[in-house]
Amino acid sequence: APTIHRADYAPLAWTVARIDLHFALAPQATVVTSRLACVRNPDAAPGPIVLDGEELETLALTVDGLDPAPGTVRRTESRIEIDVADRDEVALEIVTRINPQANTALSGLYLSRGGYFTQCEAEGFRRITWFPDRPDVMARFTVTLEGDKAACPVLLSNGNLVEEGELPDGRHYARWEDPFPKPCYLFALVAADLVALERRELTASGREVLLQVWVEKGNLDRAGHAMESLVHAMRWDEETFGLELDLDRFMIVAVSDFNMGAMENKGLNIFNAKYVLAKPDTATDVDYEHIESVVAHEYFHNWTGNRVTCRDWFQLTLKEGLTVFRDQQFSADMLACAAGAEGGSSARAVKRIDDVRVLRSAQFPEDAGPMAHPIRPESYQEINNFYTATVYEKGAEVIRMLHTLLGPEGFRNGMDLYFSYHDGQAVTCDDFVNAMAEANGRDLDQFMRWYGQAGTPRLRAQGEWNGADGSYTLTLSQSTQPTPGQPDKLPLVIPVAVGLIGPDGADLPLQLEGEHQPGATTRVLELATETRQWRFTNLAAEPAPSLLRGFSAPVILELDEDDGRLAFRMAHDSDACNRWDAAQRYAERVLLQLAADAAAGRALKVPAPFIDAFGKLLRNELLDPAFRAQALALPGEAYLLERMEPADPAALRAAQLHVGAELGRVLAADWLALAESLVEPGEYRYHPADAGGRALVNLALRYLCAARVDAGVALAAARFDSATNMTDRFGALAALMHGAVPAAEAALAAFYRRYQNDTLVLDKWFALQAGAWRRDAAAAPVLAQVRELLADPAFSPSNPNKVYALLGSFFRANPGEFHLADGSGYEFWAEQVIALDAANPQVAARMARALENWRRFTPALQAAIRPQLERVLAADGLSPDVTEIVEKALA
Ligand code: BAL
Ligand code: ZN
Repeated sequence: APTIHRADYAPLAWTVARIDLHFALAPQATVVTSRLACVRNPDAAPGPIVLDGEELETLALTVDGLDPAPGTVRRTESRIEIDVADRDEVALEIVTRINPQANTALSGLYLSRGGYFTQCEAEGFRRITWFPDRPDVMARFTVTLEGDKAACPVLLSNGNLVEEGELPDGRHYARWEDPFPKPCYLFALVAADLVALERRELTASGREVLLQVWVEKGNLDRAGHAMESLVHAMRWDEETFGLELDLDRFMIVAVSDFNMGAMENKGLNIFNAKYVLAKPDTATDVDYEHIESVVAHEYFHNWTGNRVTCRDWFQLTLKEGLTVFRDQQFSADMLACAAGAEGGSSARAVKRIDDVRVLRSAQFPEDAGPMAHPIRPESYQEINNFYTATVYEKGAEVIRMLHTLLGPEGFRNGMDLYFSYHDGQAVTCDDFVNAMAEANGRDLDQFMRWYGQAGTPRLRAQGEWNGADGSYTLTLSQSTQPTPGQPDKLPLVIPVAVGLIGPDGADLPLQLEGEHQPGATTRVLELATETRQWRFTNLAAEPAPSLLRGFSAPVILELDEDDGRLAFRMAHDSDACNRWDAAQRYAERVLLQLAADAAAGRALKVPAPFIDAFGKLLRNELLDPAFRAQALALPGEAYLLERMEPADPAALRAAQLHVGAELGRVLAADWLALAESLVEPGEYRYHPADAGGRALVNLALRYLCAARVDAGVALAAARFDSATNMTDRFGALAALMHGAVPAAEAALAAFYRRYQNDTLVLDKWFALQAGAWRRDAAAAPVLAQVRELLADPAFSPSNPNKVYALLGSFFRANPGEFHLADGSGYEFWAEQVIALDAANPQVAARMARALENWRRFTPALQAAIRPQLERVLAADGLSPDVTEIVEKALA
C-alpha cells in the first residue's frame, strides 16, 4: 500500500455542502441513493470532483440530472474523478448497492445479530457510497432509512427525527436531519430490533433534551449505569468547560459486534455492548468504571472532535488526546466526589495510577519499537493502525502537560479561545496549541516538539547534598533514543513536579536559591534544555527527592535510589502516585534480578527487606483500600519485559510466580486478616469506596492462592460460592485459577454453567483461561487450552470481543505462555492472524502487533519468531493493515 504523508496535505478542489441519503435496507442488497450538493472550494487549486469508494457496486451516476458528458468521468476501483468546468455548484446523484451481510470487516454498513449498524471512522463511509471521504469535508446530512418493520422496528440516524411512516409490504421509513455540518466519519445509522431506556434532562441553559440508551430486548436492566454516566458527563462538561449538549436528542446504541470500544457519531453514539451493559451480577467494578469513562469520552467528543474536528487523520490526537485527557479528568472528579472531602485526593491518585499503568504497559513499548510514531504521525499506510496508545494515551499526557504548565484557569481560557476561533471547522494540532499560547501569552513553539518527536524521553536526575550550607542541588537531564526515521532528537519542555522529603518522612517547604522564603512542598520545574540545575536552600538535613510527582510528564525517570530509599518512599512519599511508583520500582528491581537468576539457573530468593516494605504497606490501615490494591499489585508483565534486556518471558514468568507465591506465603496472616476485616458492605452498589475494598480482598485472595495457603484457598472458594456480584465472584475465580489450585476447575465449570447464555460474561471466561499461568511445568501449555477453546460453541472468530478475549489475552496478556521455547505459540499466532485477516483486517492487525517488538527477545526466540512474521507477510491477499505492521516489524 502507498505511504501517505502529512506534508502532502492539500485541500480538495470540490467539497460537499449537503448530502441527502436514502437507504433501502436489505441484508444482501442494500441500495443507497446519495444526492450531493458539491461546491467549488475557493481556497483550493482548481481540479475535478474527487470521490472515494470501496467495494461498491455502482448502479447510476448523474451530474446535474444528466449522464456525464463523455470523457469527464474517470473511474478506478477506489476513486471517481469528475471534471466540471465553468460552474461553482454541481448536483450529483449516485446509486450504489452494498452487501451488509458480507461485510465481515465491520467497517461501513454491516449486520450484527439481525440489525444494521455502521462504523465509519476512519474510512468506512466510502464502503457505503462514493464520497470525498476525509474529515475536512463537512456536509449537512439528511438521511432516510427504509426497512422491514418486523426485523428492524427501530430506525435511527444522526440529529433529529423529522418524519416517519409506513410503507407497503411490511416496510417502514424514518427521516433524520442533522442540523450540524459534519465529516462523513461521524455519519451513523442503526436499524434493528431494540428498546430504549429514556430520560429527559434540562441543559444548563434550560433546554430539554431526550437521552436514550438503546439495547436489545432483555437488556434494559443493564442500561441504567450507562444512562447515569451520560448524565454525569453532561453536567461535568457544562460545569468544567461551559460546554452544553447542542442537539434535542442524544442516543447511545449497544451493538455486540464492534471493532473498537465505541464511536462518537453525532447524536448517535454506537458502542461495543461491553461498554454499555452492566448489572451487578454480570459486570465488575472495573467494567462499571470503564463504562462511565467510555460513555463520557464519546459524549465529550461532541465538542472536541465533532464541533471542532480534524483537518486530516494525521491530526487524530487533536481530538483523541484531548478527549482522553477530558475523560481522565472527569473520572478522577467522579471518584473524588464519591470519596468525599477526606478521600478525594487519594481517589484521584488511584485513577492517575491506573492511567500511568496503561501508558507504561501499552505506550512505552510502542514508543520503543518499530511502530514508534509521534502523537501526530508524519506518515502512515493504513490509518486504522494509528488508533494507538501513542495517539490516545501519550496524546492525553501532552494535553495534561499543557494543563500543568498553564494551570486550570489558563487551560480553560485556551479551550474557550479554541472554540471561539474554530467551532464548525476542521483544524490542526497547531490551531489548538496556538489558541492555548495566545490565551496565556505564552510561547509554546518548543512545546510543539511533543507533537513531532517519537520515543519516550529519559529524564536523568542527580542530587547533591551540601551539608555545609544546607543546600541540595538537583541536576535534571533529558535524552531521547532514536526511533525509526528520527535519528536525532531535540530537547523537549518537560514539567517536573518535585518534592523533597525530610528524614522524618515529612515534605520540606521548598526554597530555591534567590528566593526569600520557603514556599509550597511540591513545585513544577520546567526542563527545556538538555540539562539544567536547581539549587534548593535552607535545608536542615539531606532530603530524599520525590520527582515527577503525579507523573507530571510521560518520561522514563532515571534516578539512583538504593533499596532503603525506595522502602523509605514507599512508607512516606506524600505524593500517592510516587509512593506507588516507589513500590513498583522496588518490585521491578526484585523481579528483574530474580528473572536473571532464573535465566542463569540460580536459586530464587526474595529479599527480606522487600517483603518487609511490602508488608508495611499491606498493614497500613491509614491508606485507603483502593490505593493499597494498586500499591500491592506487582508491575505488569508487558512493562517488565520492556525493561528486560533481552526480554526473556519464561525467566520473567518464573520470577513472577516465585515472588507472588512468596509474598502470599510470608504475609499469609496479614492477607487473611485483611480479607476478613474488609467485610462486604451489604447490597452491591458501584461506589469507589466499596470497589476499593473489593479490589483489595481480591488481591489478597490472589496472593493467598498463589501461595496455596489452605485457609486462603478455602476463603476464595467460599467467596466464589456465596458471591452476590460479579466483582466478588470473578475475583475469587481468578484467584483460584491464578493459583491453579484443584478447586479452580469446578469453579470455572460452575461459572460457565451460570453464564453460558451471557455472551459478555463468557468473554471473561475465555480471557481468564487464555491468560492463565501454569504452576506445574508438567501441565499442558495454555496454548493447548486456547486451541481447544477456539472450537467451543460459544467462541466466534467473527465477533471482535471474542477474539480479543481469547486470542488477545493469550498473545498480549500472557507472554509467559505465548513465548514457548519450541515456537509453537508463534506458529499459532501466524495461523490465526492470517485467518482473521481474511475476514476482518482491523482485528487481525491488532493481533499482529503482539509480535512487533520481537527484536527485544532472546536470540533463540527471535529465531523462532522471524519465520512466522515472514509467513504472515507472504500470505495471499494480506490486508494493508497487517502488511504495514509486519513489514515495519521486519524492516
Ligand atoms: N473515535 C473512535 C473512538 C473513540 O476514540 O472515541
Ligand atoms: Zn475518542
